[in-house]
Amino acid sequence: MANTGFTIWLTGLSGAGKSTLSDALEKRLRQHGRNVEILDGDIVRTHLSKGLGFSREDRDTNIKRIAFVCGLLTRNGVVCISAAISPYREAREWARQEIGNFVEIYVKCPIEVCRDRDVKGLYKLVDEGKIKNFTGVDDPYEEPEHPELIIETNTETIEESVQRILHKLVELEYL
Ligand code: GGZ
Repeated sequence: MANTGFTIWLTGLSGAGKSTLSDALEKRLRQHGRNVEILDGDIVRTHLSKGLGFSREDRDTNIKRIAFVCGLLTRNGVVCISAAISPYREAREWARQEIGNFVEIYVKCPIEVCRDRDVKGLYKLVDEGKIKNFTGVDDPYEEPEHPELIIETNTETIEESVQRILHKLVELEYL
């Protein structure tokens, strides 16, 4: 099934490694001759979802917008990578139905490790009480029950993770 569009939906906590993984994956998929678009939650929120906050309603709106764009691109043969926390199962299921060719990958990492990494200094701000409703701290993260794949970023290298994802895509006949 060469050049079938599909969406790789990465879900996981802030700092779990979704953005790093999506960049590495993009490079490898381009080497396979595929057109790739990444929809990173952080970046989407400066454009398509500008002005949205972190209430459940706003997060759901954000996910629906990302899923809508992924659906359009997927139908046109593009490989889409969504890298948003997407903490609610219901919204992820909505995205799965909307998009169709959907590969859900749980980018799993203990919150203590995300907190230690604290790439953007956000967990420190949470501790100082400057950010509220932070996913995994005082806001929910609903773990996927049946993801196509689980990537444990605290125990495997990026290269190993990318290899496992590519292997899964071959198994699912997307590559
Ligand atoms: C979670 C937050 C919050 C709160 C700001 N909760 O790791 P980051 O910094 O770069 O990515 C996170 C991003 C979350 O946006 P998403 O669009 O991925 O979220 S969702 O899917 O739930 O709509 C984080 C930063 O924004 N951030 N405040 N309260 N993450």
